[in-house]
Amino acid sequence: MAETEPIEVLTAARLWPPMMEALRGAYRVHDRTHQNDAAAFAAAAPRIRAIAASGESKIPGELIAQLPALEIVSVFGVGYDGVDVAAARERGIAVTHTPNVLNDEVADLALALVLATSRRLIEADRYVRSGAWANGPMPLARKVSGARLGIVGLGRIGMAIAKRAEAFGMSIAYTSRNARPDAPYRYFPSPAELAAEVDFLVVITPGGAGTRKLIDASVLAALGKKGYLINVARGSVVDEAALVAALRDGTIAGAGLDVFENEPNVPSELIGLDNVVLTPHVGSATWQTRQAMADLAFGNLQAHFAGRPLLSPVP
Ligand code: 8YV
Repeated sequence: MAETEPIEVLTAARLWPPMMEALRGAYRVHDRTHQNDAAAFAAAAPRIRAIAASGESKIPGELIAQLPALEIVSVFGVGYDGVDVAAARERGIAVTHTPNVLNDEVADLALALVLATSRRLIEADRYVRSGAWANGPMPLARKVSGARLGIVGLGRIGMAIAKRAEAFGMSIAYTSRNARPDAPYRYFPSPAELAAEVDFLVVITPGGAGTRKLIDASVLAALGKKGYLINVARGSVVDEAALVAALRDGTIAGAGLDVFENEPNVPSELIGLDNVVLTPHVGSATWQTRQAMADLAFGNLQAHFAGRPLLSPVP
């Protein structure tokens, strides 16, 4: 009798519809009941064996503690800073994520934001649409090819960003906890030292307690009034209030931001600024990459429940 009962899964985010479809095809899904239906959650909690989460989901120890049958947390995203991995490990609960399949996509967006901010693409589009062109040319932009790029966090995506920047003839430097002997780029031990030497500072380091507000007022001051900040990592890595002040006061030239401290809420001060390009956390948001992420996130659940090795456990 028990083996015919479907496996029960809690989703901890509004997941991509094809991913939801795959989950519903294989399991009994409780869609965010822990957030929107306390009674249904309490009734199902003892039977929930898996959580399907997104990169932005919060899976704190308190939630894990409410799920005595939990065996696996599968994150649809490479970042798992919202998951209390220590609490999961303590109970022997597996945690998986979706590395590699989104490297190209996030790196592409990083370069798109470099170009959009420096070449003033959004402003240029508005310039044409508003008819302002008839009154003369728009203000000049800043050259990207040959400029100096600094990468905060030279992991898999950081390396993919560096490869693209090489094609633009950019000189590349980076900071990370440790220097990478395999990387042919100049290493700086801190974000502030790196920022002082580059025109574009691209942030692509994991979120979480270890990197909270790593990019603060002193780093922005070091980047300087001709420098641009690009963030495709997590909003938590940048001190958002310091960034607003730096953009407003001309401490830096501009910013391209795909992530924010309190998504989907973006501070109105940022929205009011012209020297910033804003995108709604779309680093991995293409059909192709979301499908690859769904295959991996769903594949990890399938592997677990079939007793096969996990495809991509967190390190
Ligand atoms: C999200 C991300 O997971 O991979 C990550 O860490 O932040 C994203 O890819 C994605 O937006 C799904 O919510």
